[in-house]
Amino acid sequence: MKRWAVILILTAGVFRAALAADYKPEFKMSVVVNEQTPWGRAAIRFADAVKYRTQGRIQIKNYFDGRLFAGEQTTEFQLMQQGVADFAIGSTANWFPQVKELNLFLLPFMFSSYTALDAVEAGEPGKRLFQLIEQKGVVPIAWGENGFREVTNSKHAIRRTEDLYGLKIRVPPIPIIVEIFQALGANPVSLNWNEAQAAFQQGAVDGQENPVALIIPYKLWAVHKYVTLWHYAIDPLILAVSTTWATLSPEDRLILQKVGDEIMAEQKKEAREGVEAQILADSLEKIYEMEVTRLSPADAEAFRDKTRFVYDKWAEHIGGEMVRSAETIVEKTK
Ligand code: X2X
Repeated sequence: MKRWAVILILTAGVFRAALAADYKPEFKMSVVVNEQTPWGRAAIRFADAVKYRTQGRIQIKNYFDGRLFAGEQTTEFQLMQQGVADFAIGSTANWFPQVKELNLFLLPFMFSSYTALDAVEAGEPGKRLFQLIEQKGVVPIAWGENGFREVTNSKHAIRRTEDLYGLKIRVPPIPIIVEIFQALGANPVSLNWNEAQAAFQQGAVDGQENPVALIIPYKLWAVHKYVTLWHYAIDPLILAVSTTWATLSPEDRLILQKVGDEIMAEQKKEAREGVEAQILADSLEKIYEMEVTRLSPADAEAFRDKTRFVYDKWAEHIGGEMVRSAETIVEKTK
């Protein structure tokens, strides 16, 4: 072997070892929910797999239940921009203050199926959203799933729009969600997820809106007898890396990307499968004794009509081009 080649290999080795040695002993991962959800379980799998594949160079500690941001779930993205959180598996809904275009997924009754959602994520709108996130200093790795947001409550079945009148519904501190519930005549109460648990237990609110993947592990069936599977909004997750990305070696970045892709694909499946196959909906009824309501096409149309002005207002705020592009993709998958 030529001498320069030997020198090159040696210096590359030293360079890599030095980089690895420079890494901090603990990387922090932010997660809003607990480890009993498909969302939380993915964070555990990711940390374990990354540690194994980087031979211990990257050790991630998971901070569940919003512990990294002291309960303020809509500051999670900012924590990544500041490098306080190195990683997050975050709800796109919670990242709206920094990336307003992520409100796309909360446009009321826009997404009819997971097939439509996947097509939007893989298409132009999804790519654009990843670019926008990257422009804000955060590196998105892969899409995941919290799920279609359904509504539960302790008072009565919600079938028609008037059934929501006056009900106190806990919602996350996210303006478009507040406006949707106001448009439907409900009384939305904004609470962070960690505060919401006590409000459910004490009956301080009548209901809430979250996917089945959270309704079951958070035992909302114990406090709310009624659930309506109305799919009013969708809540994709994103696995992302903070400004920390720039400090990692190309080799380790590749490992994060590969492991992240695999684990989030698995996470999506786990969050969706039971719902798509009706297994979870059945268990809401058979095991947890909830009364499950599905909307007839006419009733669904009434909910859509009543929230149309909220849709139009936020579509403008998000940007017409992105919304139209997503609408076209959704239409094609029908
Ligand atoms: O707060 C919620 O409802 C949750 C857990 O779904 C989000 O983080 C948006």
